[in-house]
Amino acid sequence: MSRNKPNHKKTRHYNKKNSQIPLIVMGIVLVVLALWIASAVVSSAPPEPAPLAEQRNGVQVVSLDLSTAGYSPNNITVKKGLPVEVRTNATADAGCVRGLMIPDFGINKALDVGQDSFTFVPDKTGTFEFTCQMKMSSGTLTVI
Ligand SMILES: [Cu+2]
Repeated sequence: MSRNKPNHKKTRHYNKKNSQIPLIVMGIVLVVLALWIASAVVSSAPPEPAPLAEQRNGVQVVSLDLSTAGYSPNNITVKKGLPVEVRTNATADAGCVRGLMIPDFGINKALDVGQDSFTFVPDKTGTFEFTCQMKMSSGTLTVI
């Protein structure tokens, strides 16, 4: 009896080792998954600043489409100190995307369906968010 016990234990130990193989495989799968998620997070990092807005007679002109899909483009770069004319074109169903707030510049606009525009002078550099009033749609304004 006492001789069989160690053998029995040994067999169980061997079996336990075998049962760990699926765990190791699962561990590898989890590590691969984690790496994949990490790479997805890196690739969804904020986009590069957009090319500088076009200048016409000392005014930076930005065309902005407003629709159910949000703001297009949603990434704008302008120069500090020069007026920016934002020319909007809103679809009839754009809804709250016709609202545009840039809190850092005290801007809160309700834009008409079709064409509309407003002008402001960016007086500080940095990266700022513009959003609809409910913050469901947003974009990035970079001032350089
Ligand atoms: Cu909204």
